[in-house]
Amino acid sequence: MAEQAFLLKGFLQGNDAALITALKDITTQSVFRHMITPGGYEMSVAMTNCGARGWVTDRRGYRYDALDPLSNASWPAMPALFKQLAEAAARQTGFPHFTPDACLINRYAPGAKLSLHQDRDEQDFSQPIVSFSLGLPATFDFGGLDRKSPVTPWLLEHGDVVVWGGESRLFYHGIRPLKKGSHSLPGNCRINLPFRRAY
Ligand code: MD3
Ligand code: FE
Repeated sequence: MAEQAFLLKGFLQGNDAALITALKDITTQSVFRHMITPGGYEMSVAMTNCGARGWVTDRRGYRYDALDPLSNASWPAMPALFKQLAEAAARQTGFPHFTPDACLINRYAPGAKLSLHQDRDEQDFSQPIVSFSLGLPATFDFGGLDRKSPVTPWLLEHGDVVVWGGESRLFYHGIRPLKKGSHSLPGNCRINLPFRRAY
């Protein structure tokens, strides 16, 4: 996709049902919620987390927290299968030392979108981000280091994995409003799991 950004088409095939089963368990403990941006807007994407750290946003800002603010308990553990697949994808694309401590879980219903942004709440930008896509397809806009850089659209489909390392780690990106469709596995939505090293 760019220097050190790799799209692994269908990488999750064969593990998709097990991933979704594990997600059901996680999301009964830490439920999906629409978080509030520091500017006071409710996000259209519903989110939760698993792993030692979870990404949260509220009026106070964006950060990683060890506790789910809804339950004041730790986020559910990251399932071994999630970690194994994320590390395997990183290894295959040249990041043998990647060990994620955070897995955000994004759920897009039809119409949900994620505006153009950078991921910069992590400590070490030399660590890549690995992201899994499940369910309905989405159009992903991939820009550059500048907010005004031109974007290239990519289709992300059920079973795809993307690894973002090197310079692409800080590229602007976003998801266009999800189109309606039907998908049996997670239901009629899209699930995205970005794995990160927060600390
Ligand atoms: C591209 N999620 O959670 S894939 C996010 O599909 C996020 O839900 C999108 O952007 C989604 O922050 C896009 C994840 C992703 C993560 C980091 C990136 C894409 C990236 C860093 C640089 C470029
Ligand atoms: Fe992002």
